[in-house]
Amino acid sequence: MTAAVQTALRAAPPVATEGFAADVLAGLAAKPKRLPPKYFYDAAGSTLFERITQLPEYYPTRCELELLRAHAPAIASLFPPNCALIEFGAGSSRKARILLGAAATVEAYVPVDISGDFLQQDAAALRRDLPRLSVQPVIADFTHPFALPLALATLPRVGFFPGSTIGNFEPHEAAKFLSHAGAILGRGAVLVIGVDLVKDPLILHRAYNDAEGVTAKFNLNLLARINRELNADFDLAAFAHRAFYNRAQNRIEMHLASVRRQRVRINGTIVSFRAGETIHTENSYKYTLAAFASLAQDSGWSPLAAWSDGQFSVHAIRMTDVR
Ligand code: AVI
Repeated sequence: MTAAVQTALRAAPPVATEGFAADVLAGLAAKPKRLPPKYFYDAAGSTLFERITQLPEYYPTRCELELLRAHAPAIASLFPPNCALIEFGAGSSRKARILLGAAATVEAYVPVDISGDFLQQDAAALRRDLPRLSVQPVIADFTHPFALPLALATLPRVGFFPGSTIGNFEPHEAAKFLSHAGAILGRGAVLVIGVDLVKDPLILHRAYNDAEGVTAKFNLNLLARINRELNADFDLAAFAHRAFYNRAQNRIEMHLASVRRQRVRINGTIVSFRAGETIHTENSYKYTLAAFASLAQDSGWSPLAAWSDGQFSVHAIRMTDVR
């Protein structure tokens, strides 16, 4: 790693984990109670999410991988030569590897993720497998401004945001993220983004209520994490996973429902629950192709192309109006 890159990494803002206690107490004091979905992904939650992606009912990962494999040459043809590929929230480089395989002239790959250990392990494997590629991980919360390695200053940039993580943002947050990504990538940059589609509510319902109960464990792990990290005494057996499709809002909602009246202590603060009261833990918005194109346009991006199998979509958009 060059000195310039080290300096850029040190200058990156601190990883936003210190707000966990404050966010949990504020969310549980709100009416209705809620918790931010970004806290699902501790080590246990990330392992559970990995299992979700392999479930027969959870179609998005399989569909996106197939779309990327089928259309990698067309996607890669939109990349400028000698560009840097910047992946927002890169848990593993599995999907980026498909693009990197089709775009031989990508000069640098910059996975940006909050989880440093995972990022470094994955970067080492990628360097072994693709020795021509400069792999420069950045440890940062990609929803906030972060510094890119200075060594990339002169390279054209392509962004990559797979997985329909954009669906976990409220529409106004999704617009804000797209503007923020545009400011980081710069005018003329291409962003390749995975977006889950509006579809038969039964398919959606099954994807978030799998027979094996892995999604339920993933949801409940949020309470287990609060117990582990915030000295709390949630009884996990006294909360139930609820996921349903909200047709009016085009979103799957995930909640944890208190099965009885109860009180929970968190860092010394008592939180009371009525029987049946829920904590809203996640929204997963689904878009039509046109609705996503219009969200992108409202955030300064021009649609270039979209690939879809009817279930999931991958869009390529170009930054035309940096804000
Ligand atoms: C990460 N994100 C796109 C997943 C989704 O489908 O909204 C998170 C998830 N929640 C339950 N299952 C998967």
